Amino acid sequence: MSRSASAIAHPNVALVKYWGKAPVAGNVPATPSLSITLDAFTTTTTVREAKRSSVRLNGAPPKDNKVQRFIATLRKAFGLPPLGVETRNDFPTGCGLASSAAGFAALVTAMDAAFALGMSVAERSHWARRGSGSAARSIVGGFGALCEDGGQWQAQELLPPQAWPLKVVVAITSRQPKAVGSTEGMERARLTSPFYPGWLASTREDYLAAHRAVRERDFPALGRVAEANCLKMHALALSSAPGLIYWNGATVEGLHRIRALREAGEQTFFTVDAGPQIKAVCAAESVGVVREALAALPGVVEVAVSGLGGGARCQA
Ligand code: 2P0
Repeated sequence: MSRSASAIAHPNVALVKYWGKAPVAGNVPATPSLSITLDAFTTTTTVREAKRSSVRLNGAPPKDNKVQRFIATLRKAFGLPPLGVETRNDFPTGCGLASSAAGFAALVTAMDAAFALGMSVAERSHWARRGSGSAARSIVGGFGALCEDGGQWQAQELLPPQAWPLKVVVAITSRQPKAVGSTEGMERARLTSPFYPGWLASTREDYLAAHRAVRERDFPALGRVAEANCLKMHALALSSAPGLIYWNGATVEGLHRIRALREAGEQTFFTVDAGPQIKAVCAAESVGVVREALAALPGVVEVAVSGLGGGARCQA
């Protein structure tokens, strides 16, 4: 009987960003990062033993061969047969909503199940990271930390989603795929940004501060470090050569709006990844006001509200 399994995973949003790799193979981050997993967006991946290997992303072959290369690495490591892989995202792909994080997390989880590889959570996170650094964090739910542990970089769940049920308002300002992907963007930063050494040193401090804020459920402290770290990551992108501008006008308006809402007493802070989408992290009581304010901004084409999600898991 041919072996198969399906798994789902959610994208994650980094509050302390991964932007830079150690100069070795395998997506080894240069700094630790910390994220939350979003339950409103889901990737579903099915893996089947097949005569010939094939990959379909949202019904079509993927634009690059990153997934095929990753599957070849796993097949070699575990002695697996050719695979047919079908993956679908119920959210826009490749525009700063962490589709690759959810994608590699679901793929590893489905492969582990289909071929009874017996991987632990840490091992799945290790392998997902080899596919895409941020995917390591989508293996776990709630608040995830990607840090070095005994020489290995893999994610740990700091808090499960229900332990601190924050919400995230995601304001989509463009559905265009980004022109320069994260892998190239972060390598450009490492090689050319004069700010890179400062980023490395200060992000470690940001990670420790965010870790503490999560442990203590300290919303203002988490917001301070997350906004500062986000702006630093974008300063790094802007100061690379040639400079990378991931934001559009609506993104900038959104950041001002979120700060104004906070001044007016709402519990919210922003973050933005390698794309123009705005993510406003909120306490539950502020979600309605923040959602309405972002939906009313010119240039915002869609607004979604998410809770925190669980880690990558098999589907019956
Ligand atoms: C993050 N991003 O921490 C940061 C913030 C985007 C902005 O990790 O080269 O797709 O495959 O390891 O994981 C996006 O980078 O890059 C990312 P690779 P990945 O979420």
